[in-house]
Amino acid sequence: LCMLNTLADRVTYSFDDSVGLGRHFDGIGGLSGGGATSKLLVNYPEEQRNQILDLLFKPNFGASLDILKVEIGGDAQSTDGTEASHMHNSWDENYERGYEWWLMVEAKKRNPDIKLYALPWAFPGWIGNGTRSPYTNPTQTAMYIIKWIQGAKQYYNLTIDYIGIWNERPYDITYIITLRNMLDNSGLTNVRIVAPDGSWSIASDMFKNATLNAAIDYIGCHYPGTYSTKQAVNTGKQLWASEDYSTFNDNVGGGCWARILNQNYVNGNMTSTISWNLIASYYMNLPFYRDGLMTAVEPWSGNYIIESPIWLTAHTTQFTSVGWKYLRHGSGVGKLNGGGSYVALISPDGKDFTIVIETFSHDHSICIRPPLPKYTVSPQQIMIDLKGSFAGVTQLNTWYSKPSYSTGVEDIFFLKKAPLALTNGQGQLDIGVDEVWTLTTINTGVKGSFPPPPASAEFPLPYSDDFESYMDSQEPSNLAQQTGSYEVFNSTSGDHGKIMRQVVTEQPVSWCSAEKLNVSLSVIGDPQWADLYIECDVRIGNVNNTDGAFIAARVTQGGCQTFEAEGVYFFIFPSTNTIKLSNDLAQTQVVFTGSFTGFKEWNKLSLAVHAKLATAMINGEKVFTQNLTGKANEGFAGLGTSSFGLADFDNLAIMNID
Ligand code: 147
Repeated sequence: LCMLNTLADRVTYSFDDSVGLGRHFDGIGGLSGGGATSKLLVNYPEEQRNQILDLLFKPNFGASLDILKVEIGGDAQSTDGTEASHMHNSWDENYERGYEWWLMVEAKKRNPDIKLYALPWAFPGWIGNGTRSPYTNPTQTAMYIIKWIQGAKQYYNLTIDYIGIWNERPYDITYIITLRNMLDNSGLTNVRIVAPDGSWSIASDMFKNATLNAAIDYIGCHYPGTYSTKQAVNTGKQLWASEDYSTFNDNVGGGCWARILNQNYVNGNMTSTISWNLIASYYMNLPFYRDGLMTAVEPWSGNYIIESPIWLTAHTTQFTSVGWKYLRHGSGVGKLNGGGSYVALISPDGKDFTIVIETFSHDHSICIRPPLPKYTVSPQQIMIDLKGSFAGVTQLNTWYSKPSYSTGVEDIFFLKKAPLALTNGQGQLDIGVDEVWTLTTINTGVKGSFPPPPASAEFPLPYSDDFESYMDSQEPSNLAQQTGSYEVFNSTSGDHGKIMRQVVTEQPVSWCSAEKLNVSLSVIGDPQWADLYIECDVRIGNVNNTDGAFIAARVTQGGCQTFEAEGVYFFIFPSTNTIKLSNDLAQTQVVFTGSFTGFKEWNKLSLAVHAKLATAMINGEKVFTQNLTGKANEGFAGLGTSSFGLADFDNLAIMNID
């Protein structure tokens, strides 16, 4: 009797392709940029770097991503740093800057089928034609974007699949149509437009303007909270969560990710979800620390952490491909009665079939945004009932995850269980709370693994960089540019060899609304450094130059709030023989102004910060010892320029003081 009761209590969920199919699956992706989120990945030791790239991109191994989205650098801060533009000026073109080219090449090496999607956050100043908008000259902006797409092909043989408009900033109808026309006229008909990388409301303009509607292939919404709008659905376009997640990557972050991967389709008909970000490879104390699928913030040690989102991604990506189709709502896609959700997808040849079930509870799957309404999830006993093409399947391979939210309980990630046996297409499954189940005809899932990475270690001191080891145009390792853009040049003077140059000469068309400082800053090291010695050779020329430059300690801030960074800043202004000590980057808290008449072409600046004292030297000559009055007790080391404009840096050295 008991047995009968249990059976009677089981809710049956049918999976039936014979009633028709749902939408085309466009894939799960990760976003590098928006901005500088992969900065610290670049100079990892080769062995660990390859492991990380395998965990992200290699099919049947880890996250096995379908889409890599990257930022088109705009020479301006775009969340965790600045990414360099391929055209600092209208006459400039360079396809060797930054690390997104490299990352796309590495992704394609591992998965030639991975889709590439590119989007600008900011633009170099000349794109604005004297304004802060990229739309004053739509042809010019479209050409700038097309050059990037053509550069990808010409220099790296990369085919860009998708192009966006302006991240989370206003779209412009004329620009979108111009971009489409110019892509087509440039032989880039294959490049499809995603718009607007903001909200769904563009749908109403698409109904009003048939040319706009035709230009847009995918509507990309950010942080949709698993819902789209009726109007967006009614456009008939594919709908994407083209940026989502951005949640601290512990097991709650994992729960967020697993829940939205399913429910973005179940609730919102979204056929792609892209994680901001791909990999959290930016310093602690920069904004949104660890909001990536995994964490790699120690290039000096090689230590990295495979976080829960990697395996929760694998539950979908290892058992589907772009081009599969979802089943329909009600016949393979829906909500579970006891809470949670399920989706089912079928391969184009109709031979393979995958079900993904998630049962994340409210408190274990909260994302950064939007707020998540309360709901409950209970353990449930369900019946899987395969119909249509799959009625004759006798077993489904089973992968299982259950992240732990209690101390003393082990995580279970991507565990291959005994197959689920089916009789007449039916099989019983008992599922708990906070679980993911993949039931599939596919048998190739692999939980990829490597020997444990090296142990975590602090940023090593003493540290030095003479910039001789880089190719021209590269961005030096570990120096995380926050405003301005820094790249390696072959010096033309004296015995300096390669040097690092700040290259932004005018205010960019910025992305951060608060970015209003005419200043550049690059930070390095450990946000908890207190007492420190830093020295660097600095040259300020007299063409397109900055008026001053600085080295700094205890720098408190990066990201869009860089303009309010405090710390200990030693400025030089050679053209007026002036030196300054300031407690902030913006020079609103200047504690000392002095005169120095011994400037040469290159000047070795040094700053020693010890408890409440700062001592500065120029070319070996002490220029002041000052009492520190600022609030900043710890922070990064830094260097920069007091305004946009060129300046050169060489022989950076950082040491402990004890
Ligand atoms: C997004 C950006 O597109 C990313 O570059 C990154 O900054 C990410 C961090 O969470 O956020 O921008 C958003 C900023 C604010 C909101 C949504 C997205 N918001 O307040 O709803």
